[in-house]
Amino acid sequence: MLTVEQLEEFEVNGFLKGSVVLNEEEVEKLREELNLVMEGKTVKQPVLNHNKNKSDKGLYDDMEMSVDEKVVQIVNIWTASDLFFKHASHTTICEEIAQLCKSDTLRIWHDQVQYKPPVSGGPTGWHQDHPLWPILQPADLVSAWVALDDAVIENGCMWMVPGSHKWGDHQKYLASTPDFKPYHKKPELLPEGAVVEAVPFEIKKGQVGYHHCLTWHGSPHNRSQLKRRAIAVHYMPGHTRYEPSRNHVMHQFVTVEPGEILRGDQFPVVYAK
Ligand SMILES: O=C(O)CCC(=O)C(=O)O
Repeated sequence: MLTVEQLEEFEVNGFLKGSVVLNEEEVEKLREELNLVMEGKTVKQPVLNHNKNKSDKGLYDDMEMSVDEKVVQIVNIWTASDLFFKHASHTTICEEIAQLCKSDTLRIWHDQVQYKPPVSGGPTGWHQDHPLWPILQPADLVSAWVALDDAVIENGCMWMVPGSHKWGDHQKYLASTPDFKPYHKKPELLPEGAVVEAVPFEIKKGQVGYHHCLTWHGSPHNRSQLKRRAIAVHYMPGHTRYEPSRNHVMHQFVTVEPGEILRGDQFPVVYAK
């Protein structure tokens, strides 16, 4: 359970480092399972298994991106792997997400692995999650990002902009300097006093980091000799509704009507108090 101080820290910053939730053996098992999924060796398949860098080319027009660089993105590894489903249902993570979301029910919206291989690992541009999820309302989801390798500056850990979860949707104005500093293309649209300054979010192997779905974040290249593997699970509080405005890869699995709670087999409940 998170303390009052931790909940306050999340409220102020929009992100928080949690505890180490997986031991060495648990991390190793997930890594082995990840290898099987990446190589397409499981019976069931995830929703996506691709080089995100290639698919995103053109999305971040200000970023230096090359197709020789790679970010392996797997979406909904939980559908391909029981072990990853068990991970998404992790008791400590779910209890803490429920505290952060102030909800007594949690569903999986979707998960995603991002693997930046040594040397050729590409960047993940500055973004806010909720504007990239244009079928969900309201914007109060929280994600749990668990490192399967120590995520440090050298291998492309995430960076966060403290307080940015309170500034609203600025996705289309987010941009990156060549050295991966975030900036706003129209800073006059930011609330008074907003300071756009990113801090590294280094997470130890097996540790969990939480972030709000409006927090500005991104992760630069991995030019080190180290791998950078991680599993993020994006959780919906019990009240998240299906409100489509644009398309999304998970749209195909929605079976409810606009305005209804987004529930169904592909959005399983993993926590209910
Ligand atoms: O793993 C990364 O570097 C980025 C992940 C991310 O953007 C997220 O979990 O919302």
